[in-house]
Amino acid sequence: MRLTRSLIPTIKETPAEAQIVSHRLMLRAGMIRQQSAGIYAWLPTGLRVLHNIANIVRAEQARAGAQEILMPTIQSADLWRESGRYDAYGPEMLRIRDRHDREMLYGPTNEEMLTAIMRDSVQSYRDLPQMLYQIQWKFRDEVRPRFGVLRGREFYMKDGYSFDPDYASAVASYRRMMLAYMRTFQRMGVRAVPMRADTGPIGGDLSHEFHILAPTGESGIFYDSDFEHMDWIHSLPGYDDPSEIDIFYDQITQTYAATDEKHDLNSWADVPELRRREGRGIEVGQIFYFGKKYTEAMGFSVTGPDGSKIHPEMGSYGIGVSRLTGAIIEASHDDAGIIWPDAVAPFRAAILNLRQGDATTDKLCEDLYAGLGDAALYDDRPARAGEKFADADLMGHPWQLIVGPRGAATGQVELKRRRTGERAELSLTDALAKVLA
Ligand code: 5CA
Repeated sequence: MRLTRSLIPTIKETPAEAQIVSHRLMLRAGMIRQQSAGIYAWLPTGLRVLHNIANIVRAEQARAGAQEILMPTIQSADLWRESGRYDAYGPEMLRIRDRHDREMLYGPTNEEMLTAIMRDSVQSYRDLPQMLYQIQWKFRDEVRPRFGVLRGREFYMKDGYSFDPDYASAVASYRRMMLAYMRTFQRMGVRAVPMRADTGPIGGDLSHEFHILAPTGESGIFYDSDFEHMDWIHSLPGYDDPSEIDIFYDQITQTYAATDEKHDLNSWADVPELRRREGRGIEVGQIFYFGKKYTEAMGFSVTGPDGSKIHPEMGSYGIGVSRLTGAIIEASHDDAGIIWPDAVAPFRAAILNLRQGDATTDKLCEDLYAGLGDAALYDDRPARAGEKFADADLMGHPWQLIVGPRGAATGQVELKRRRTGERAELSLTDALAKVLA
């Protein structure tokens, strides 16, 4: 993308309404614009990050055997009356009436809807297990929307649902998703710690939250310092061998991490004092096992192996896709701006033309741009070098390709790595190879 042809409205001043760094940087880098409290428009670079995150989620869900679907944002109140949650949900639910005065709502989550779809579609235990997910906008009328996309009212969520014929199979689905989540966050270039959690309004018996460690996190967390090293994360198992997944699950859930000091599996007091860490975290995902809660309430049953009717066992699995854009920034930035992990960056590289209009620098920049295509943002503004440096640091591209008239004369490009600040003088070919590696 050429910067002169793009809508990237960067801001120099610090926006007064933004209390935390990710919100400030997302506004300053021109990624989002607020439309109402907790409701944002996503501008080109913001949307690219949102899509990159969603696509990592998709790839790992597919590997774990989940199927993608898309359900509507608007749901009927009657559906939620079936589960009893219409009244229970409270003021967080945005309730709407259509022209026929029918009660509708903007979905905060989709357990009911998918249970109803499965009820209409699946008759036998032989058609189970099934794992389905969508990535869709949700609405929760939060009392205090704040911190930009971290706590919005409208937000983008991956919500997945598992349907199993029995308890053992449901537990296997839950463990598989635990693994998928660890692999997903790892691919995004962030460390998310799984914590034993309460189930809240979703209900159920077993739940884990996934937190990115960041001092600005909303939750206080207690964890074993083993999570800071976690060498085993580099050897996460695949999905083929259930016994390997069980070993992984036991290992990860036996290491202490929780949002309080009482964990029902093992106790904080049992963690050696030197390994106890207290900090803050941003919840970027939560998984739930809740058995027959919805299938019983909504009358979804299948024929079991002995011919009798059984209610399938369910779990649900959320990832805060829009929250992750902010959470990753909270975990990865410096005074100059965002430092995107390569996997989610809006562009792999920025090309900074320090002498726009000079035939030699223009030519070298155009050649770099031709080599990188959509992976690059070409800063072709007739602006000062200082402004280009500042904006590139602010936007956080993993690489900067800096082209000035002196280097251009000998075909040299300066390549800067945003994360480390390392710089090297390279030929066009070598610079492109490094950026694309
Ligand atoms: N039905 C379940 C699983 S699909 C569910 O809704 N779980 S949840 O309530 O924990 O939400 C899933 C994830 O969405 C959370 O972990 C969080 O990362 C994200 N999320 C929840 N509320 C908000 C919000 N107000 N703003 C941004 N992200 C949110």
